Amino acid sequence: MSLTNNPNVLKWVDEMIALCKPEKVVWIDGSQEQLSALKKEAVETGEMIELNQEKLPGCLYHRTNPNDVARVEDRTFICTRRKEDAGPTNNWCDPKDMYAKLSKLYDGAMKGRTMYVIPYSMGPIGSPLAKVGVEVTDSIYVVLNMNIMTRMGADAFKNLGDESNDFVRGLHSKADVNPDERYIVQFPEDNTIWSINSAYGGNVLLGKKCFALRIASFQGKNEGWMAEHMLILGVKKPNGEVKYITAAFPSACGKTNLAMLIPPEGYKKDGYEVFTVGDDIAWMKPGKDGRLYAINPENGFFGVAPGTNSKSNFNALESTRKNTIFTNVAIDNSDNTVWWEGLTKNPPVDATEWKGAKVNGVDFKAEGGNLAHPNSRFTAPAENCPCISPEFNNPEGVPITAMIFGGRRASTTPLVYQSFDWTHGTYMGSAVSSETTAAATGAVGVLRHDPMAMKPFIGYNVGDYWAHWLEMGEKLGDKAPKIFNVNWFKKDEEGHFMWPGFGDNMRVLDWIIKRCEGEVDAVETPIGYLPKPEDINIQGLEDEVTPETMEKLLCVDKELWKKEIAEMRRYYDEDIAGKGGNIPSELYGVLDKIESNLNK
Ligand code: OXD
Ligand code: MN
Repeated sequence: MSLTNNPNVLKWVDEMIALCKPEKVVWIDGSQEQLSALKKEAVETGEMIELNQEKLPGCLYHRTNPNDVARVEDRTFICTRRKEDAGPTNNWCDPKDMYAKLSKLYDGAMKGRTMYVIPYSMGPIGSPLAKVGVEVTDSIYVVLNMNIMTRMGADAFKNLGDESNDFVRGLHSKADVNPDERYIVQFPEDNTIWSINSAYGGNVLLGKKCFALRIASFQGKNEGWMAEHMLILGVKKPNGEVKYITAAFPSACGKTNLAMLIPPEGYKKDGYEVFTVGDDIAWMKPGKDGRLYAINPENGFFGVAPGTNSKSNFNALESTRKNTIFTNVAIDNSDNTVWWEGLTKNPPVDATEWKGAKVNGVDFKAEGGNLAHPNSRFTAPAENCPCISPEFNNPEGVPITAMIFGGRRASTTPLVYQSFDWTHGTYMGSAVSSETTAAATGAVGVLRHDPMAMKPFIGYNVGDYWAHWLEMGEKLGDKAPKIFNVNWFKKDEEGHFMWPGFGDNMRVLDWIIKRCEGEVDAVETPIGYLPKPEDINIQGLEDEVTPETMEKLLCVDKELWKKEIAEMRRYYDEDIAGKGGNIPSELYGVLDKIESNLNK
């Protein structure tokens, strides 16, 4: 039985049924009975494995096809009628051609299977910033994950109402999980997403990257708001006031860790606390008072498991203790729990590695194997997180004081600096880049541009996206958040990280907040405002961060910066403007200004 009378939804679902030809259609109401029945079915068919229910209550395990373990950027498309509207950072195909090609693949793809129709809200139901989506899928794994990652069920339809056509249509079929016919396609002009031949999270939980970033960034441009690849955190000060900060980093730069940071002892003693509002995506819109307000459109964390432990991220680990789905991690057969690289020092002896082979974990590791896939994940409810913000469900969102960009840079970029203004901050975002690590690619220090950490997620032309940032800054005027850049990864001459990171990043957040409140001065440099060394509180860290280290962390090396600016000019000219991106002249203006500052 359908859960809505909305004719737009019913018509679209009928079309999808006619195309995919499922044996059965089940509308997901979000009730506990229905979810329990689906879990039971998934366990019985082997699609999911039940873990130790005493140690990990409500937790399930899932293994994807080894050919299907990550997002597939080369098979991800933005299909707009005009190629130039997709721009230089996206794969493009004419929507008519793509619909025709994919319709052949979807034709009868659900024969003998059940189609689940999932209504969901991105953002708290009833929030003026929230949006509704409907995903149809042939995967119970998708239903159970969407239940964690979104507000899923009949209430989402209530929010849509009986007439609105403003919902995102998501079609997913795992089909044959054939990597050669795998497509993740956004049609932003139709509010539509088609995903086929994958069953891996980022490709199939259509509310996340496909909707909340690619489609939503396009909607935000047209409707006057922003969808960003940003965490949202709140810092509670000893006087009880909470300041909210968003931050965008490319992957493997510690977004989830910063979102769930535990302040150093001294700060805790003084009464500081950090709250998590979101770890991956922020939707932001000017509020009635003219400030920028943010919600986290998600309802859970789809986090990378390896490296997560009680030291690196206690709060993330705690979030996974119940009602969590683990994907492609290893199983510790001694007690039917989970394990991944970095969880504990010693791997389980009696283990099942992520592809499903029973192994001696110690020998397997000694031979260089990975028990968990490096991109193995946990899908954990946000409500499990010990430091979840009391404002997490606030429909109005939280007012943003500062925005941070960052990347992994061994040299050049100082620990922290502030932009001269919003336009320069937009430039900083456009200049986000990260160095690859030896572990990931074999080549150390290769710079990869990832503007606003959004390169794979901007649903339209990157030049227009930068122009939209500038427009938002104009609209916000002097109420706009201040923009900063951080780099936790600067190395000394011996190749050692100079900044301890993790909880100690609180010390940098402290400076950022003080700057926003006008409580500390800064040093004006050619590239922006830098802290005076004495204004970064290093109490308790004196042995690790000596005055010489702090000087290096905060140094602006003019020669390196000239190279940086030359590379940015090349990037703008060749990779963006040269390939159809309309770069706003204001951003070239910033390049010129910094260049002339450096030459003074
Ligand atoms: C990502 C993610 O790939 O959040 O950015 O999964
Ligand atoms: Mn992400």
